[in-house]
Amino acid sequence: MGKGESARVYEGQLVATGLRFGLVCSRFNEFFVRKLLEGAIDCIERHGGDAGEVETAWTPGSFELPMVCNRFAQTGRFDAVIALGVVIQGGTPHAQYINSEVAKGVAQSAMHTGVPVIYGVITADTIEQAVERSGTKAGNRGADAAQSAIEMANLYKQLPRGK
Ligand code: INI
Repeated sequence: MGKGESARVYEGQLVATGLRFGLVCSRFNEFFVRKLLEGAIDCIERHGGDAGEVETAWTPGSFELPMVCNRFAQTGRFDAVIALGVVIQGGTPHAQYINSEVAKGVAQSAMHTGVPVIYGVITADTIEQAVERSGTKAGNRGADAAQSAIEMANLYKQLPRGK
């Protein structure tokens, strides 16, 4: 075997045909989160997925995203779950506490359920940064998250299973 080669390589394809996704959206900063949701569904459809197979749940804020992601993932109905939210820094450390819990909680829900749970949360210092990441000059974080979800869903189908 040549340098850098291995016996087997597992990679997820960017094909969403036949895949089912659960999208969990935060109502806080809903103006931006709706743009992320649109970006995510558009990405799923552009990769051959069916928006009719997508289920969406809304939480009060980003802090609650992991709880609902976990419930969605536990159903076994979804090939991947995506958390969509926007946390904008204010004059107090409030946003930092939310951010650390959301990132940790999303990761834990993926680990506990065995379903890929994707982090599609914008953490912005300013409203301008949120605008840039929800469909303008820095892209659409929801579409990016959906692409990761498609890749991870396909990767999980390929990976060997533990005992
Ligand atoms: N939730 C957000 O999704 N984004 C924010 O910017 C935000 N800020 O700044 O307060 C926010 N707060 C609400 C929080 O997520 C919970 O819903 C709330 O604390 C109740 O648990």
